[in-house]
Amino acid sequence: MILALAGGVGGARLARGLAAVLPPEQLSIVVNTGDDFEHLGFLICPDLDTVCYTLAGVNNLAQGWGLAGESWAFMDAIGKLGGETWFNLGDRDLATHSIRRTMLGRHSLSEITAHLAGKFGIAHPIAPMSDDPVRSIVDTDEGELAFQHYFVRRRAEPRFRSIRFDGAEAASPSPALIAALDDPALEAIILCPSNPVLSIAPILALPGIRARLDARRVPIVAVSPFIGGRAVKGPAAKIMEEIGIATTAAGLISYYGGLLDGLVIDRGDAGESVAGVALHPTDTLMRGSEDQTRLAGEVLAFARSLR
Ligand code: FO1
Repeated sequence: MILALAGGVGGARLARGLAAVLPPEQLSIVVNTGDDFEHLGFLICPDLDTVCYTLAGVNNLAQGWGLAGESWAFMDAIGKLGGETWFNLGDRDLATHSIRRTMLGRHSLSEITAHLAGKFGIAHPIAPMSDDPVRSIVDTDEGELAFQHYFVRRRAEPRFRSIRFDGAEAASPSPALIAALDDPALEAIILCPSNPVLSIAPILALPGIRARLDARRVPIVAVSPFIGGRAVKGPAAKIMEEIGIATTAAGLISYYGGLLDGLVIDRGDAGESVAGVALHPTDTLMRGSEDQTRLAGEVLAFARSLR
């Protein structure tokens, strides 16, 4: 059984590839919820929805997030009523937020996510990292900003100083995350090519997770989100530079602090070597489903080779 940790667009793409090469009972996808926030009366869970829409093949391919073929009547009406329009909720996406809102209180975020994924025809299990609220707060040269205010409203322009995961210390890992880490059939853990600081770090910050990862003694393999030192999408390279960590194999490995047994890097970045960590150079850019499936197959073979 493979545990994949994911967040954001890059993570969702590899998760889709892993779902193409593994049956549902052999894959557990656990998703970052540090990006979540209350907005326009809804609890927005961007990374859960991006993974769900991407696995269902209905995501907006150009943006990565949101649904394909969206209409924006709701946002137009919100604007006319003087509401906040900096975070765009499409009319179809709105149904997801509305269903989640109606189920919250009576159902856990894990249950809601399983329900929505089922309605999108997804057979593979998708779960939040926790059912308790964890909110990423970014400290910048403009002071502290809630995640989406930093990421979307300010387009990640402020200088990144540090991030904290509000609520993480009181949050319990989700049942699916605990079950995967306790599963005797666990073969490997894949850190998908998400932003290490924004999307993977919140999951590792949950109580006991790093200790559990160390105790399991199964290969932990990350896929670099960088190609030629630059992020495929989003501000990951800018953030790493602002916190003084190189967007190289060595930089990533040091950021994850001895956690990794293997790192998949882009073929163009081969030639690096880092003591104690196996490197697997390949084409890491996922242009479409074929690339997602190919890369997932390679990542799995590489992880299994480290057992
Ligand atoms: N990202 C943007 O840059 N602009 C948006 O207006 C926006 C709206 C949005 C709505 C729903 C959703 O699930 C994601 C959305 N995102 C938007 C992406 C969001 O900021 C995610 O946090 C990123 O994908 C990083 O994980």
